[in-house]
Amino acid sequence: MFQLKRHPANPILLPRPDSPWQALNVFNPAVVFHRGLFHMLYRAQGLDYVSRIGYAVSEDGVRFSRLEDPVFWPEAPKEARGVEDPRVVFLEGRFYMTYTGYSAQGIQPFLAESETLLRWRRLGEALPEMGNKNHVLFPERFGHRYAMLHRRPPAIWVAFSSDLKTWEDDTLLLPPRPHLWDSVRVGAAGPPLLTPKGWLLLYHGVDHGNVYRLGVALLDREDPRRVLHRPEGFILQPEEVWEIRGDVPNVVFSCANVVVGEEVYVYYGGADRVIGLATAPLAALLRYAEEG
Ligand code: BMA
Repeated sequence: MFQLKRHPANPILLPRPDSPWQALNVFNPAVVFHRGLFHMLYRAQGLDYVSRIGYAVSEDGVRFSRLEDPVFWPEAPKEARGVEDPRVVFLEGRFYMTYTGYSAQGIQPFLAESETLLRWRRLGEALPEMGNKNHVLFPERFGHRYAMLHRRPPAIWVAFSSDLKTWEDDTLLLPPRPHLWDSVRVGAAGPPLLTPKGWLLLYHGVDHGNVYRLGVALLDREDPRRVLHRPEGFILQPEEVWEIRGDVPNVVFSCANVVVGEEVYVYYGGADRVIGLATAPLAALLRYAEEG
């Protein structure tokens, strides 16, 4: 058993009733630590329920200052109802954001790039599949190929590409596990973390009561299609009032796990309404991922 530790300042970001586009919900943020600052790209909804993405910055990872206007919003037809659940990696000098586009046709995984985190260029669909989401790039290439985790319901898959357009060697990685907390669906959390023991992957799992929890797995460093270990337990579950009650009940859902110093900062949406932070010493979390 290993549990993330909630930060005492939680929840660290709340909706702002005076700002229409983020008046109702702020949740499921991407966070990158770059040049000494925590940069957050967060999903926000107003009364129209359209998801836009806002930017906030912090020195300590806890107190964030927001820009007044969103930095990314629906433009393409397949995003008409929202751009959701961003995940950001820094790879070979630029930022890549994987996000879900939501429209009348359903949801689809998309990709954008940026040098600044503020102006984003659309690179189009990450995969041609409707209904796929929770996609995130590895922050490094394997040989000459990029790798991307994605969720083909109900499991996490991993695919490879030399141009971020066509994908190959698409492989089932983590399926749901009957009778456990992740028995119905699973999806990646933030970008996998490279450690001396392999890739540390945080992911969410859903059970038959529609409760979202977070767990961890360890993947082979050279070949991330190989799962080295997957502990049985979860590392965070809804327990606080703001994780249990919100827009969607009983949800902790993460798109960001950032290592700063010896600590992993896990940012997550609480009940699709607010943003929380929970941390763990990297060494202890890695030990659990290896042996738990
Ligand atoms: C998932 C995602 C998340 C959300 C979660 C709980 O399908 O769309 O954005 O937090 O559901 O509602």
